[in-house]
Amino acid sequence: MATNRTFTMIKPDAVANGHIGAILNDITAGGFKIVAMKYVHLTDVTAGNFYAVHKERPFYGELVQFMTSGPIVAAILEKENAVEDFRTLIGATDPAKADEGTIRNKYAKSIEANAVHGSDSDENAAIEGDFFFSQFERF
Ligand code: YYY
Ligand code: MG
Repeated sequence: MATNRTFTMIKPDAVANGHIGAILNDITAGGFKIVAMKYVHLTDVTAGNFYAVHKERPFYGELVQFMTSGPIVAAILEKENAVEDFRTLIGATDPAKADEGTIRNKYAKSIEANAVHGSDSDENAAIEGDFFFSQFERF
């Protein structure tokens, strides 16, 4: 059974390029309700822990460096079938392969600076939401 929540980050490139408002608009227009949100600057430790699953991959060091290069917006989103529908809304990891009209197609510049994160499973959505938000910061 699909849970109804996913986790997202608006990444440093999209924040720096002034796309927070447009991306939040796309998210809410896509039927997602924002149930928690914060504006934070990740450190080597927090970004490294968040992406620990990719530790052995060749892009890990650069990914952590990129994710600490400026502030991000983190949010928990609610919608029926949230994880899968949000992956559809953001498009493929590589913006060159992302469908027309998706968030990565519109706002991302490269596979690394790809504008947004979206959880890949219900289990990871819960883990990632818990990583960023305490029980007092969401409803
Ligand atoms: O879930 P998603 O973000 O679409 O891709 P992942 O395969 O989980 O990779 C996480 C993150 O790592 C991706 O958003 C950009 C970066 N990355 C990269 O810089 N180079 C790659 N070849 C693959 C991923
Ligand atoms: Mg992923």
